Amino acid sequence: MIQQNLYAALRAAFPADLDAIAVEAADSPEPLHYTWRDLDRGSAMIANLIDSLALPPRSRIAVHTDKSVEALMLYLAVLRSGHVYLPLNIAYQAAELDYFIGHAEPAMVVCARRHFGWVGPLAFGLGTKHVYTLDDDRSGTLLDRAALHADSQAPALRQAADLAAIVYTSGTTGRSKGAMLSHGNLLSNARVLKEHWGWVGGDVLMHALPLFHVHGLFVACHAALLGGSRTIWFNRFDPRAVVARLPDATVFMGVPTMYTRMLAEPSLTPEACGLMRLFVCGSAPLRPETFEAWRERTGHTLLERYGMSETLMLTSNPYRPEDARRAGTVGQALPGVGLRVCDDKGRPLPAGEIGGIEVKGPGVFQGYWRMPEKTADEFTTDLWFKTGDLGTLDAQGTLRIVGRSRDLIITGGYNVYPAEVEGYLNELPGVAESAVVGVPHPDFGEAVVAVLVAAPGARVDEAALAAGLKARIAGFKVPKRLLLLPELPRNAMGKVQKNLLREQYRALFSA
Ligand code: MLC
Ligand code: AMP
Repeated sequence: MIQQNLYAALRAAFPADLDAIAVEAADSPEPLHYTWRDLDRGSAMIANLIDSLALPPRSRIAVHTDKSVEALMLYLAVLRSGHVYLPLNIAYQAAELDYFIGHAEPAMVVCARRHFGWVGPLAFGLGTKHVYTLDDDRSGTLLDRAALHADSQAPALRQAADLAAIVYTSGTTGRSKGAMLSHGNLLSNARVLKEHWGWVGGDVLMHALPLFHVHGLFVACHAALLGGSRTIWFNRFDPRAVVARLPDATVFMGVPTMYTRMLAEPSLTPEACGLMRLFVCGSAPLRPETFEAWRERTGHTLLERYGMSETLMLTSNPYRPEDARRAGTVGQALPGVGLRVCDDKGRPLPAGEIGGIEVKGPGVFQGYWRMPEKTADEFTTDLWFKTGDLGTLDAQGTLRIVGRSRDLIITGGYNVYPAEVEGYLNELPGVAESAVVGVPHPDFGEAVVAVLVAAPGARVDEAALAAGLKARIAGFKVPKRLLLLPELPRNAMGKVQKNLLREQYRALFSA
């Protein structure tokens, strides 16, 4: 069997000088540098700890921790062990974790120490055998136990189709679905991006994205590791701190909200970007105003690309020449990616017409974890994946995304499924019914807004409702405004007309 373990491929790309700096922890209280050898040894020790637990094959290892370089080592360790990495947003609360852990049945869970009091019982109660803690100050039981293990480990033999990770992503109906990504999916996409974006050994990546989504975990980390490039690592995104370190970096990747916030920093100047060669933007629509403002302020043209948890990166604006990057488009299919726009009967449409975006390619996932029917629903009979995004292709194959066929809100790069929020809202005292929509927002691109009808005789208070929701779901899903109406607009069939609500509240957050 040929070794296809993703870690083995990444490790093979480490520079010859293993004592060179691989990662600089830029927002740590004291100067902290990790060499390539540290990444290899640290991940080997954690992998040996995992191996010592003799978990069943393909065990899921769920990780609900703050971002840290040790959390990156944990990801690498799971790849080495041949088990399946399951990242979870640290903002998720008990009801959300209950679903993910119940559905994925991880054999091991790693959580922040401050959450152990509730994550521990929840996970043990759902059958997880091992729960460790990991904090962003290099402490926790995971590292304590790993320290007892050897610092070398041979990565488990894996084939390209073997699972490496499950990334939960919002469902259109029902609960989140776990996109199963294989070692081959991840490695092929990493190789394409490294090539396409001209990655070289001397590059320095500025990493300020969260580690629990495709963008920060796979797109950014794999490119730097495969490029043998140094990373300036921020556990938290602080626009001022990131801009202050831009002069030392050559590549930055972010969601549009990060670019908008960096633009608000007076210290963002062409001089601060003196060494920069590439700013990548994705995960949410980029406003043309932001694209233009960035070019004016820095002299650099943002490179917008498009992808999904289920498919990894699909399209990219050109790396060269920079002036061929076009605002409002997400570029052309990456090498190996099949891309078409179809009508609702699945017939490919001519250039310029709007339809559903369908894709094929080596990054396309292996299906949804334990949801074969949902997997089947999302593929056409000739095995194209239906992204749920709407777009148009021009004659040159450049894709423009114009909307979504799914009822989904993308706020600051996080996906929010309205039906989930409505479900929690409708359970709160005094709420008769609700409708959740996304409206334009200057910072988050789109903001979650709830429109609700009070139960007869009930008095509802916006702040109390928001607090009630905050206690139950991740903060980014909590509506920025909760507005009361006597009734929801409905069509003749009785369906709530969300388009009217979106129109009515379009200017709610405008300056
Ligand atoms: C935080 N908050 C948000 C939010 N992020 N509200 C709406 N939308 C968001 N995205 C809220 C919190 O709940 C909190 O509310 C308050 O803002 C401050 O929280 P914070 O944690 O301090 O936020 P901050 O650090 O400012 O985070 C903003 C951000 C973050 C833009 C840095 O949202 C972020 O990292 N986004 C990137 C998401 C990402 O990686 N997406 C890639 C998905 S992969 P309160 O009320 O408690 O104060 C994908 C595929 C692809 O889509 O193509 O890449
Ligand atoms: P996720 O499910 O978190 O992986 O989010 C994937 C979704 O993010 C896609 O289906 C798109 O709707 C959206 N997306 C990703 N990149 C872009 C982009 N460059 N422009 C617009 N939307 C994007």
